[in-house]
Amino acid sequence: MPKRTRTLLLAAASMLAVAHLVSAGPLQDDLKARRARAMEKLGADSVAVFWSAPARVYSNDVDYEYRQDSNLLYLTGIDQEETTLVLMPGNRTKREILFVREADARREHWNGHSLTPAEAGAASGIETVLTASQFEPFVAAVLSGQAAPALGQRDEAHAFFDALEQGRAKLALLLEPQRTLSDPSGPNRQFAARMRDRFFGFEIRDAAPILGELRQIKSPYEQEILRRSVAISSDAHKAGMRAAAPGKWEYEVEAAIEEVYLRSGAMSWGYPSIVGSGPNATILHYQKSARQMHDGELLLVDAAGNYQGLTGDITRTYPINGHFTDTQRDIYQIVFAAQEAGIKAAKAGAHVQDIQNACDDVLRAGLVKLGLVIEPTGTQFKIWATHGVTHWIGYDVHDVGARTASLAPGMSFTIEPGIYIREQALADLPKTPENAAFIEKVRPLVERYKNIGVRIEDSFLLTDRGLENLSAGVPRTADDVERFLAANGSR
Ligand SMILES: [Mn+2]
Repeated sequence: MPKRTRTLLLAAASMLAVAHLVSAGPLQDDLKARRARAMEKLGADSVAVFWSAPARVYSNDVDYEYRQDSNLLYLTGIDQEETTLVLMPGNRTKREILFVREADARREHWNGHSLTPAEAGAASGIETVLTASQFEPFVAAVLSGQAAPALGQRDEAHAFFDALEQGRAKLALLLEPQRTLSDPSGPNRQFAARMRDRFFGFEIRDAAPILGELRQIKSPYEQEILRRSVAISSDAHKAGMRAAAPGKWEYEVEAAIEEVYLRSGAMSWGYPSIVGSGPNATILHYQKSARQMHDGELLLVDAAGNYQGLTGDITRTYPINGHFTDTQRDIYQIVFAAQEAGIKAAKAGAHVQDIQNACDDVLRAGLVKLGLVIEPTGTQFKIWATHGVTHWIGYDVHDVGARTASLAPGMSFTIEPGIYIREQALADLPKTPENAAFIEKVRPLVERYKNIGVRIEDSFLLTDRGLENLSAGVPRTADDVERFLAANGSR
């Protein structure tokens, strides 16, 4: 059945429909500034096209809850299907043209109100808004060097038309990554090929690196939204900690967490919740949440909500009965110390690799000390510390942006070391004499530590004032975790 759409934008827009339509407010100002920065990078000889995400089928005639394409959301704030943005940075005045779907009384009876052009204009701050059926004639006119009716005089787009005549124009699209020559083309690449077949005077440019670079630096407005988003997720984690107890089920913890998102006005989760108890804590993306939790086990929870399009990323690992065992605490303390080292390394001017190296050094030394690793240097420790420790966060939980960028104010990212003791990891090692000797040596320790999985992950924002831990409200030290569990819940 049609699901409620929790988009504040849509709610705001439908209220505006009965009031007067103005495009003002901090969000609209920010959206305009984002588009202005994108257009500056695209250049006057470009036309850029950005599409909304398609609806996706859940099963039969039911769709998943709609998820807008992150780049279109970033540029327009519009959370509606069949929306297209065209940017023409060289135009005299009409540099931004938005296309929204036509009104349809029957569809709107079933699925709710669609934004009118005036509402979409007010929500996005874009002045020229046309309907979806006008998109193709518009593009055909522009790529033939003719002013589309919406642009008025041909002179409006003279910068692009001059570039087209001189063969140096660019059609900028978000080209889908292609790893091999035989990879099929995605819709943007197919569009590019069709345009190249029919029109001349331009080359195709990939707009993805530009959007990646822009989205990597959060504006003050976005920083505020991200702070609120991570605050909601932090409350959710504490609710999950209250709900966990021996005999309860993983899904009960998941329900407690996601309830907080929904009643706090978050649209949905930012990614499916990971709630893994006992051996499930060693499965990085365990999503079933179907196991009963037992006394003496750990619970690993990796969860965050999507609030107004922005998502943090938080993981906590805690003892279901409220007290870490000695072996659990051994592993927890290594992961915690690794995260602390990563936090110290995350300074303006440093690189993502510096965070990774700082965490790795502590993970490796700690695992060597416990005896789970025998090589004091090198990568043997990656048998147990299997994933990277940092990624950007933003409109996507694993947000876009180059990993080679040096850290600068406005960047937001996670620091998330983890150790996972899986017996299976030994069986998967290549059969070499060295590995056989290693397995022989560590087997008793693996027996002692097996099925312990610990990840500690926080969401950070770098500002002029330094590094801000946005999820600092969730207990993080082993002692704070135990204190919180003792004071809260039904254990
Ligand atoms: Mn993460």
